[in-house]
Amino acid sequence: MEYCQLVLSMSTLLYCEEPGAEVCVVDATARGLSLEETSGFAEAFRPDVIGWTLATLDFAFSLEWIHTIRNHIDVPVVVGGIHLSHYPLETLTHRCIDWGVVTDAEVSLVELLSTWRAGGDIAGVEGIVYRRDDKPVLSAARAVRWAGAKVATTS
Ligand code: B12
Repeated sequence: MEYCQLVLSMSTLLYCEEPGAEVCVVDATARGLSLEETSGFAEAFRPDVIGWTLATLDFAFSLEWIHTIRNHIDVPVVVGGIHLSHYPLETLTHRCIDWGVVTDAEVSLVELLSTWRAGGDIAGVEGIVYRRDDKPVLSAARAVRWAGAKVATTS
């Protein structure tokens, strides 16, 4: 019996479809893809940006994969997930990563990509980590809304 479980974290990227982006989600683990096969997949799709979910337990593995995929297709890499949310500044010390979205990404990611595409200053996008003068910096924290209730994120 075959089954594929959609990684919920990556479903965040589907929010980008609303403003017109084409999104391709590759769950390499579920599909049993090797690093070479995944790199080939990325090359064929020719994305403008690559997204990655980071967990702490396999962070070193993720770095190796991001690094190798960027050798095939050098486009900005944006990351999110539990590891980035806990260690945003440390994560951005790795040069193969350009931007991170801290905690919930549904709004921040869309704003980040729209601002970048329009040639604007991403420093004004709340809830992200990026590099300024070669140093990782956090933007202002974003207030998160859950089912009508407002919860403020800590900065
Ligand atoms: C559901 C869940 C599972 C499910 C599904 C996992 C999956 N791969 O989808 C199952 C039961 C399979 C599972 C298994 C495991 N899990 Co689990 N799991 C969770 C849980 C409860 C919720 C995660 C989730 O889907 N949240 C909903 C999504 C929508 O939210 P999110 O992940 O935070 O993503 C948001 C942001 O982080 C951001 N974001 C995320 N990714 C990206 C990517 C980009 C590009 C951008 C811009 C933004 C972004 O946007 C999202 C939406 O706003 C968390 C605990 C928690 N409360 O977070 C533990 C947790 C993630 N699991 C954990 C662990 C350890 C595991 C296992 C290793 C357990 C084991 N020993 O086997 C395995 C690993 C399986 C795997 N290969 O992924 C740890 C990770 C610890 C760490 N720091 O690395 C956590 C944090 C629990 C804990 N406190 O210990 N898990």
